[in-house]
Amino acid sequence: MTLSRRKLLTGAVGSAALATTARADDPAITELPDWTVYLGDGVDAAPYGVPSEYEADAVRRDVPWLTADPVSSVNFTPLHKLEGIITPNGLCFERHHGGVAQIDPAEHRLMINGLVDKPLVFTMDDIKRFPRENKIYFLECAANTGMEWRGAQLNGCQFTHGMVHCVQYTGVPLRYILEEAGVKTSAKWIMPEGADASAMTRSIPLEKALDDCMVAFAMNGEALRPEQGYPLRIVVPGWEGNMWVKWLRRIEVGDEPWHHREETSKYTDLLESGKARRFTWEMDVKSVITNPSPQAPITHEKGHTVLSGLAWSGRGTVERVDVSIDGGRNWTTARIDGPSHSKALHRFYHEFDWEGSPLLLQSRAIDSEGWVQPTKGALREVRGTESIYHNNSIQTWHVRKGGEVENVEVG
Ligand SMILES: Nc1nc2c(c(=O)[nH]1)N[C@H]1C(S)=C(S)[C@@H](COP(=O)(O)O)O[C@H]1N2
Ligand SMILES: [Mo]
Repeated sequence: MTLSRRKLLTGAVGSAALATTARADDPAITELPDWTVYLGDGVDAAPYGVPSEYEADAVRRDVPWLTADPVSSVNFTPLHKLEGIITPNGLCFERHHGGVAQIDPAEHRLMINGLVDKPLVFTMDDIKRFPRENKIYFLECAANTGMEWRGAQLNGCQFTHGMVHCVQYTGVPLRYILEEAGVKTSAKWIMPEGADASAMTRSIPLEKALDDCMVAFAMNGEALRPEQGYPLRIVVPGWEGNMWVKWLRRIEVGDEPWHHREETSKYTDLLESGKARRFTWEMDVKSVITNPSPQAPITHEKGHTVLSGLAWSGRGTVERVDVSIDGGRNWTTARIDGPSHSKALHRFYHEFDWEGSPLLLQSRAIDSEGWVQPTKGALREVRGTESIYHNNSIQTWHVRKGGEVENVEVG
């Protein structure tokens, strides 16, 4: 190399010369590999394509001690294996309370009842005759990062932050369906209900239902996956995942909330005072560094390093992400790349020259409403440590000399 590393870094960041480790006598270039010498598989090898066998590590994973039974459990999105903002359908985390319902769409119905002029029942074909729209949204379980309230616990952003996914939904604005039934003037709430064995229900204010809720039948261009609610789910943009009822079979319209299990004994936030916050629907501004992270250590020696992560807010777009490599003493503005959609994941990058010494990596997101992601200490001061839900605090990863990464807390 004739140019100094410093010069290269201040010039075209990302230039291939920066990272090259191959030598001229490398057999990977001097010898022809089998895949060049022999013909490959024909076009029908996989009617539904699957990833390369070398990507077998990019899978959903669960935390065995977290839940007693797989039918009422959760697995996590491998965030450290993803690029951009869209989660592939097969990698979207799953959370279900009564197993995955396997529904024949020909036998599925959506009923609208309660405070409406005419109760209606739709087939899936009926639903597909309404005008439809395509929207990219994240879905985050309110319990995401819930195991970290009292201290750093799980080693991997998949486990600390993997109860989030972001896909493009195709569906019908819910207001079209409600208008068809004719909502009575006394109506103030709706209650979607699932057709699975848990028959999940949640109360949602009518205002939200008429604003940006959808009933979706497709994600990322194909039918919903069974585990994401095939053939129909409600989309509640920016609000906690529990409200996004899957296998949607009924929407009741009412004049007050129903106070069912998922909004009383669950999905409430117990404060130090003994009181609990209720109806905490919006998902607060949040971010996490996905690379490097415990499952994705730095594998090269010192030098040019790409830091990457995800940021999101249930209140709008992400305006800015700051990153720190020294535990929050100094901050630099990261580069957001790719589309910036309201209530969707945002991808950020920070390229830096690693000296090979230990680092404390942090990211801090700021949303379009001016909300700033808090430190763990600041969040605990307001909410205590009895909560499970709505932990949007700043995550710290400790990078060791050798490049391994672990989950830690700084004071
Ligand atoms: N019918 C039904 N809907 C449901 C659930 C369920 O168990 N049954 N789980 C909820 C919870 S708690 C979350 S976080 C999201 C998870 O959506 P996903 O499995 O597509 O990630 O679905 C919600 N909708
Ligand atoms: Mo959830």
